[in-house]
Amino acid sequence: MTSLRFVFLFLLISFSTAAQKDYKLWLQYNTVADSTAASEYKNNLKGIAVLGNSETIKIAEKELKTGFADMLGSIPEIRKDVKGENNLIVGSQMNLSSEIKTELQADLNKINTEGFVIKAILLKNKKQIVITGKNDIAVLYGVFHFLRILQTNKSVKDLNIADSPKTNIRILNHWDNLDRTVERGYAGFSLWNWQKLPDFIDQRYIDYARANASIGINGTVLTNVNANALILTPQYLEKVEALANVFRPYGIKVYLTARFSAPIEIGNLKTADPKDPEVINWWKNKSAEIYKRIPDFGGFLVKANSEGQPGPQNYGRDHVDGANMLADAVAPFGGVIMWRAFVYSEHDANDRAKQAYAEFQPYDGKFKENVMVQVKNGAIDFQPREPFHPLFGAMPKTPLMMEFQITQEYLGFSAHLVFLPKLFQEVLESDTFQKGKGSTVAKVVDGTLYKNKLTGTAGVANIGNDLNWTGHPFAQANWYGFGRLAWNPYLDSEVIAEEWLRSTFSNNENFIKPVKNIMIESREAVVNYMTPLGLHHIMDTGHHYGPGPWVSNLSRPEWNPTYYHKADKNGIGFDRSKSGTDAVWQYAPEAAKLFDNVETCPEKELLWFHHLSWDYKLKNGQTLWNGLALKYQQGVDQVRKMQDVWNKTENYIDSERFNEVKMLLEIQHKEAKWWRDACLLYFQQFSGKALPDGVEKPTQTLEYFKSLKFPFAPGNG
Ligand code: GCW
Repeated sequence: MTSLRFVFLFLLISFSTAAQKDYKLWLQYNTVADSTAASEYKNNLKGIAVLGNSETIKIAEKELKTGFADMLGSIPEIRKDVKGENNLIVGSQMNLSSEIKTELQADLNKINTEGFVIKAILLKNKKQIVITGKNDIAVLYGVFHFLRILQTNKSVKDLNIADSPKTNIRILNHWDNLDRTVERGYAGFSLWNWQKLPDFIDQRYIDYARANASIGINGTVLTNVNANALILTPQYLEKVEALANVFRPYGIKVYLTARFSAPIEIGNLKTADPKDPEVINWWKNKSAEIYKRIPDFGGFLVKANSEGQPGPQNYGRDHVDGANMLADAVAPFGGVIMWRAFVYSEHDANDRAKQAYAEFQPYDGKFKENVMVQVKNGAIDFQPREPFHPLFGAMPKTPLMMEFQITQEYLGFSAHLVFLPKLFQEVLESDTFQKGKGSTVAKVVDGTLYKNKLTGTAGVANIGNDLNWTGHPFAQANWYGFGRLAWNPYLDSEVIAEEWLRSTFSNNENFIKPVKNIMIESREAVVNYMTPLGLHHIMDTGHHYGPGPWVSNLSRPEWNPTYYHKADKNGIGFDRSKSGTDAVWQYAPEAAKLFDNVETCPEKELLWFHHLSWDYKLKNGQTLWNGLALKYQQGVDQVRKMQDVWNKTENYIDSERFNEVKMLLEIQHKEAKWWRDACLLYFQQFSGKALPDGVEKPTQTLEYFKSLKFPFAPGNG
């Protein structure tokens, strides 16, 4: 009996520690196994001087304690002043002694208000390591960076880092509804428990803020862009205020989505016309009311006149009128308006890819100073691969914010391992040619190309109340990587992958090397088994889960996959060249020429820009049909390889996460085959050709694949 009880207790404890690993994200603070590194840390970090008393500094101190206790087994002596040598000195420049400040002045001059300095210095011949910045939030960023150095077992001896974020607003967009469902959410329900707020502060809110601060995220839009006006009522604002209070010491500002028709819905006005004095006043008063509660409220994110959302066009006004009216309302308080450019018209059947540019580009220079236009990375919609959005670089007088989607709406939900920073990097590195060669998207986003004052990057969150936050253990890497790239859009995704793996799992090279390769290859794998060679938006309709290239019966043409692939007996692909819809024209001439000419168009984007015959010869000599089929097969093979690699990692990590990923890879493999078979069988009806050697026989008939229905697929409202 006793032994049974013991076994039970043991199981309970091991369950909860394993579960904690899933929950702890990249902040595992595993014991430093490398004894050389561990003794170096201990020798160089004998004491910690924590300067300052703010909530933020207390958080930094607590974080250091946790980090040291977990990674090194003991916490150095913590003092409020500097004594002796080999101390870690932590505090903002305001709290540094004049001696240290003088020593670090050159470094402090290099950083911006959110940047930090981490430097090993000699003070009166005594070795010290200083973490500082212009304010306490910057110090907190420095502390997390420092802990990452320990987590990744790097040396602390000659530290000399001065690092600043390259964009001002690094923000998550939660598509969370007030009933806690999450549009395109695949990790459970919304974190925000509106019912229990403001009185009940879930520990999760604090852990969320901590995780975000650790990667430099400094803003969060709590609510769905398909907005509900109720969030702007006092009943809800009180709850928002409670969240803002939790997030503030972590440097995170709260933003909300503004439903354009709110003045009617909750304000009892007859109109929401942005030129109507009563409406203007209503938003002014509403903003004042919000800022009274939340003095550092960030501002509003707006989806207007897009997919049925209300907007200024309902009143014969335009996006500029709408955005500027709201901008005026928040300007006195330092707020910003993030106005989305995700629009496509139901009256223009020509080419959806052209519509956002056509509508927004002419507005360049017309928005108020505190308006940012938020542009999705591609012109259609968060596909596994899209060419960069033509608006990037094309609005020199308007700050453009990047919108990435971290949640995997079109990339296998939270069942597929896809390392998105690889996708993000590809977009950021794309050359817009708008100011000559080298005018990359990154330079538009960080404002250096056109010297914009306001800059930012938004990511549609993949976070929910699942135990592991993101549904898939590896989807945590996408949250992490988004934060890192929002901080610095020039970071290499492979470096990010390695950092994340070391902090999340293990520093063992035998684990790191192969698993990093999986991550790096995973993005190309998903492109191959879903939408190779530039195909796009052929997912099943509504929920976007699984293949649906045959769907052609939806009311709006551009909601149908057949609109995007245009397969017929002559060939496949969307002709956006000069002879087609001429969407290429929206790019700078150098880029336009590149895409327009089928010879120079990158093959990975071939069918995005061109409609080609099934016999068209690819660069490798294969016909388009054979090449396409082989790409689908390659995608499946890549997943199989990922499985092989993963199956050998069992000894390096905890069994819980090992098994989770193993099961998820099995799903991914099954679904990769589903994609391959369904798409090839469907396209084969048009090509009329046999599958080339090397492509496995389909597992089911086309009719079977067409019959699959998923009425309860998650995230679909
Ligand atoms: O990707 C599409 C999604 C919608 C989403 C929309 C948008 C929030 O399918 O669910 O709505 O984009 O970005 O506004």
